[in-house]
Amino acid sequence: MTIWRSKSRRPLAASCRVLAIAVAVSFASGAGLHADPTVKPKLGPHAITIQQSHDYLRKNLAPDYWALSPFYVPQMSASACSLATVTTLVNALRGLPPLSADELVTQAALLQAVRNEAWASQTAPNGDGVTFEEFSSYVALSLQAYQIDAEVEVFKPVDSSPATLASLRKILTENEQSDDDIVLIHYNQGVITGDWDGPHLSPVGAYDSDARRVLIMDVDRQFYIPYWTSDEKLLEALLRPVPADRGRRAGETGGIVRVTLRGGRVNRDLTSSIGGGRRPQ
Ligand SMILES: [Ca+2]
Repeated sequence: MTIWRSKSRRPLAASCRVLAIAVAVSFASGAGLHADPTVKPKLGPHAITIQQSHDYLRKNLAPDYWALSPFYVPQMSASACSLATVTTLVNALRGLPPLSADELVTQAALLQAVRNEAWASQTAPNGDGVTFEEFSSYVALSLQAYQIDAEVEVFKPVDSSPATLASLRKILTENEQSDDDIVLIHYNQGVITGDWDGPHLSPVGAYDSDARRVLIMDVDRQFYIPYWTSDEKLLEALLRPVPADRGRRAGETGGIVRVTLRGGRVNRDLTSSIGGGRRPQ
């Protein structure tokens, strides 16, 4: 008898993901281990890690990447991708506070500042996650809680037409010019990673318009590091409806929330030397 342990994931009613440990027992004799159909490569053919591909970040300013990456946090529960995404956003827009006693924003501190019971419940362990509309409202509430003067815009694609893809590329290209704006995506993670088929949220770290690739700072850091995917695949991931077994979010499609500072950065002096500012023309 051979016993082996494998890691697998199963969806938890519309939350970002959950880890389950599966123990399988084989009674096969003489044949050794059978291939486990749940075993997949870390990333499928539609994603490549930041470690495998970083030329773009070496040769371009990539201001959003440098604004986000110092503050890039892992979601604190399986359903807290929205919370981790907004926490990273708020820190990135604020920059490093000037005084030694100043704290960075944590996911717990953000929940406390926003004081929204629904969001706290939705992002708690075994929470059911947030809808795209709720996410947009929580972004606005979070900015308000930290007195960040910014505009929140929403892009919700309805098809994969050339015109829609062109609109997505325009948003990503404009966003890449400055760290005064940050793009957040509500997408199906599995379309890109080849694994868990469900709704997820993360910030966009960079856009290589020549290669037409998007760097996703996946906050699901229990399983992933940042990865690139094509803008066409991202559009597919934005458009994939939430599977039918995911409760109140079933059937929902994703989109983009773009947050743009109105008055510039408060702590610009502490962030400008690490790549903030506009890309050379
Ligand atoms: Ca930007």
